[in-house]
Amino acid sequence: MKIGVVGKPSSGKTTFFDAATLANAEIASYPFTTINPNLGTAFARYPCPHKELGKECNPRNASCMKGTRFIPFSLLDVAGLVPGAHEGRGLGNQFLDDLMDANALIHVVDFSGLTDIEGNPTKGHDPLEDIEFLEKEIDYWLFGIIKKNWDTISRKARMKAEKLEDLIYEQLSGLAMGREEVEHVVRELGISPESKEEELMELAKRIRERSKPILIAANKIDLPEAKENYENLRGKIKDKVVVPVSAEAELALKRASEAGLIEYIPGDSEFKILKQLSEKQEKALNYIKENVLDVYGSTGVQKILEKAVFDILGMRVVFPVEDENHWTDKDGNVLPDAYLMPPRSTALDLAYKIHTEIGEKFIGAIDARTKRKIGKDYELKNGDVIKILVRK
Ligand SMILES: Nc1nc2c(ncn2[C@@H]2O[C@H](COP(=O)(O)OP(=O)(O)OP(=O)(O)O)[C@@H](O)[C@H]2O)c(=O)[nH]1
Ligand SMILES: [Mg+2]
Repeated sequence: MKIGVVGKPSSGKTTFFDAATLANAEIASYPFTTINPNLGTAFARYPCPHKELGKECNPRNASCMKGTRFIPFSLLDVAGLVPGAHEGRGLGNQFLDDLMDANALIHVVDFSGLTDIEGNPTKGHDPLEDIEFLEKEIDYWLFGIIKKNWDTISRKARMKAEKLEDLIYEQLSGLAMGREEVEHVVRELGISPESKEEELMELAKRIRERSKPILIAANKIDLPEAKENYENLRGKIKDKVVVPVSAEAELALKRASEAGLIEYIPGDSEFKILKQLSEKQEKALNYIKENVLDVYGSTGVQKILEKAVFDILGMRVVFPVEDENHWTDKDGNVLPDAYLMPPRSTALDLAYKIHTEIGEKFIGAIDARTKRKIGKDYELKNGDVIKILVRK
């Protein structure tokens, strides 16, 4: 599973990315700081079942902090997008091709209004403008992909050599959207080999809506200008998923925690000071507490990631084990792995996720909580602890 971070230049995409992944990608106050995409690992929080077991866990693919398990997934940070990117303005929109297989997008919007639509310093810019143009640029990007070989596609479909739906699906291969869904949209809109550009644009829009849900990070909420805009605009963006975010605050808290200055679990509403701080450090942390944590309950970074993972994409957290009694792997590691599985995934899907060979040799599974045997079609639930049975 992959989530993409998008937005205009200088909106704070890389700050968000670094805060979510603890990478060290370059952050700067001028536009187009990021040119090449940054791919990293972000995490969704979930209560670790080790508490039920009454034993500590030995996580292999993530960490566990005080009973909260951090489950990994991919996060991609790309270059800034400007209006007219589809006509080659800014860095164009070709770099969005890296987001083809992203399951959702987090649109980082500078809510302070202190940067214009191209990321240059200004005052009083309306963040609503950013929200609107970005959707359009994404639509143009998908439209460009559909249109690229349209002549060949429509000719083949006219000759009835291949079905139009299949040809369009192939053109969009790599998109996080199933063949049936693409076919459904093509038919629903009555797309034919004779379809004109406007109809293909409508198709691109519909495909974006279905395959790339966009969540809005109302970023730089630590600044008074952003707070004001957020309060004023809330009513106008009720139909969208919007989370107030301070990427910079999250990054500062994580760095302070890495340096051993504070105890802070990503996503929490508070932190604990562990060491004597300098006056500057104390002031900075106090500012974050008073202007972000105490007002919004968190920095919003984990909140928006988890909204995407659980609420929008409906992912399930599953813990595969080899010993259903001790919840361990064969080396005795307690609950070593945790995976995010898409909705309606089955026990057989989990087997394939662990390893192709495990999938091929699958003969059944055991629910480690109830010790009941389950079949290949069993639908995985959030928090399941599962042992897969394989043919010898
Ligand atoms: N006050 C405040 N500033 C922020 C926040 N997030 C980012 N910034 C600042 O905004 C500027 C741009 O941040 P970047 O993360 O480099 O922005 P970007 O969207 O990756 O920019 P490009 O790579 O140029 O597209 C930097 O000066 C950051 O310190 C935030 O939450 N609050
Ligand atoms: Mg950047």
